Amino acid sequence: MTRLTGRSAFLRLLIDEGVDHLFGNPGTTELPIMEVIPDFPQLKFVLGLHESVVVGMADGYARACNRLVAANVHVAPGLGNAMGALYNARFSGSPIILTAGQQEQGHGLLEPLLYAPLVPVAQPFVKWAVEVTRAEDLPLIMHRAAKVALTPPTGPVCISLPGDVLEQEAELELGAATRVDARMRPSDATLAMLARRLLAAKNPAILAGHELGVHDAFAEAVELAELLGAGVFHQTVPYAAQFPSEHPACLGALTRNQKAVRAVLEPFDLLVCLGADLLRMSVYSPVDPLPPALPVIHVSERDWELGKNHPTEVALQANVKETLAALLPLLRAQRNPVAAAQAAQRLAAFAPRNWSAQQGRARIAALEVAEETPIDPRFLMLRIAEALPREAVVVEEALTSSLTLPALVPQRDPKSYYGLASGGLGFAMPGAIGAALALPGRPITAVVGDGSALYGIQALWTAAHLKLPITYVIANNRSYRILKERLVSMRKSERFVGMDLRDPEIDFVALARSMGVAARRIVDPQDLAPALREAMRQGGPQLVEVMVADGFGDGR
Ligand SMILES: Cc1ncc(C[n+]2csc(CCOP(=O)(O)OP(=O)(O)O)c2C)c(N)n1
Ligand SMILES: [Mg+2]
Repeated sequence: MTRLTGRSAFLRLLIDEGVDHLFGNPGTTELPIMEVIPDFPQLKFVLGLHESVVVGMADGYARACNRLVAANVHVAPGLGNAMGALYNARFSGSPIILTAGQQEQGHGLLEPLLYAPLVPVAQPFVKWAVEVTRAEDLPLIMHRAAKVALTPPTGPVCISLPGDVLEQEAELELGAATRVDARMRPSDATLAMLARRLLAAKNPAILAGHELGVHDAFAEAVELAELLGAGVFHQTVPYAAQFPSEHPACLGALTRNQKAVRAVLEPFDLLVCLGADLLRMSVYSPVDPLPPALPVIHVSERDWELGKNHPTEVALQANVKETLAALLPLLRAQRNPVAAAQAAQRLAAFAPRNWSAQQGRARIAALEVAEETPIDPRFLMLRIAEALPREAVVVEEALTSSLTLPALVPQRDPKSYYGLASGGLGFAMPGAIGAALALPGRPITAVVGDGSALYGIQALWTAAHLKLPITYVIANNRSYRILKERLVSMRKSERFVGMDLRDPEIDFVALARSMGVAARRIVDPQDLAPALREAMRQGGPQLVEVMVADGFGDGR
């Protein structure tokens, strides 16, 4: 037993659970915690200037190193500000312990400023939400919170910390962390059945998902594709790297257009979905993206995803890496020479249309518009692709401007790419900071739309404060171009209300400099290559604002 205050016990327990970063934005109710942070040098406090930035940084950190992380916000308004980022974190399954200070128990009843119950606010977006009512319960609650956040399907949890609990002294048994080993693989009988089923397919396709990146299973997925002669698609919403783009079997990204996806999948006779979301889409279409006759095999640790929207012939709640490691020897042993020859033939036939071929075409298309001013976003993406160092990590949220980025920048390793998971804007600006802290030694390039950047622009200050090696490239088209495009295509209207960021135009260079980030604006396409190379060469944070075409004749 140790006699401790609630506030010290809270930080001790975070450290005992392996947390080394606490992202936060404090208020009066968090002062007890802030006061004792210096007693725990193992825990690095990272200040974010808005709660969406705080949780966005924690999300980026958790995604880039698959580790438990903590974030702390201030009472109900702070939690409210964080909800969009929490929604993102839930989508990407980030194991975050999100805490919020709360008014003292009893004092809350008087309805002071800043009081509202926190648990019901957080609940829809977390795996578990709880308020601590006694300091004695902190060990149990903290250990349970960590276990829940880290056990697949991983995700955020939320703990409300009333002031009186933080002040209370108690005799505490701190206990120890529990880690659930959830690296499950199917039974031998199921694996044998799976091997037979896969080898019976004449033309299989693989849908590669982010769980392959999270569990470092690229090598296993590559061997599966080679043994089966299967074409591999990246999942429709890319959260993270999914499969090495330059492998000859990689056929690139599936789009989020239901009709187009269905047409692409139609020729295949089996879809093997590896740790992916099965064809998650964005906007409504009456067309089902999955061809009705296409059987599905789905391996995922997220049981909710299995058979969620489509009947699935074989649905396996399992770890993709362990499953593939157990399956591959069976396939190697059982594949006969005829099947091997057919697989090799199919692989060779992908050459004219695989990712590398698509990259070649995307390059040519980008070079055709190289001279245009305002700069064509396709040319910007090409110049970014050329400037990126090999070990670079791309964090992306640039909507229409980055449409061609996945075709130009290869996914090479499981940590090379992080994208917007949920559609809720505001991930990339702070997410890049989390990635930089999680992956020391790897330069980060964040490619962000002008509109998107403004959902987390305060992140620039934290990047400058911590001198992080991040290059922010802002594709400034002075608009919400995607909304304009959708108004035209879906509603046949060109009456653009609330979609222009003009009058006045936003000066991202001045914004960046005001927060301590070196910045320059690029207008001439010829200046792109040297400016991007120079920015990426610098050690500290840099911002390059690129004036790109708005897609509507600029200025209309
Ligand atoms: C939190 C949040 N608010 C609003 C939206 C709606 N929305 C989707 S895309 C978009 C515009 C993005 O603008 P920008 O980053 O400049 O990209 P562009 O469309 O110009 O390529 C908006 C406002 C959203 N997805 N998430
Ligand atoms: Mg824009």
